[in-house]
Amino acid sequence: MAEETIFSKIIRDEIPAQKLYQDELVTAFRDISPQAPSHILIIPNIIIPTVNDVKAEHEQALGRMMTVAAKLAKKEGIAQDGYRLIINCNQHGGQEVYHIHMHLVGGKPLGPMLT
Ligand code: DGP
Repeated sequence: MAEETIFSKIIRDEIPAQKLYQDELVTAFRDISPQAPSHILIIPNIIIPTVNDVKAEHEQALGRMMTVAAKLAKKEGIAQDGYRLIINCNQHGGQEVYHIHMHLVGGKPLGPMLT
C-alpha cells in the first residue's frame, strides 16, 4: 500500500483546498502556489506515487484525468488560447508530492518547456 500524502487529505476534505471537481475516480483543485493565472492539479483518488508506478488497471483514472483537464480548461476560459499539462516524475522531474498529479497551467503565454 503506497504512503499517503497531503493530497489524500484534500481528497477526503480533511484539509482545505479550492476544489473544482471530484468524482469516483479523480479530484481537481487549485495549486497552492500558482505559477500562472490558472494552475490546477488533477489527481487520481487512489494513490499512484509516480508515473513509474502506473499499471494497466490505472488507465481509467488516468484517462479521466485527461477528460477532466479538457473540461476544466474550457471552464477556466483558457482552452482557445492554450495551456500546458505537466506530470513531473521523481527528483529530476521536479516531483515534490508522491501522489501522481497533472498540472493544468495556463492563462498567459508560457515560457520554454524545458529548464
Ligand atoms: P510537483 O512538483 O509536480 O510534485 O508539484 C506539487 C504541487 O503541489 C506544487 O505545485 C504545489 C502543490 N501543493 C503542495 N501542497 C499543496 C497543498 O497542500 N494544497 C494545494 N492546493 N497544493 C499543494
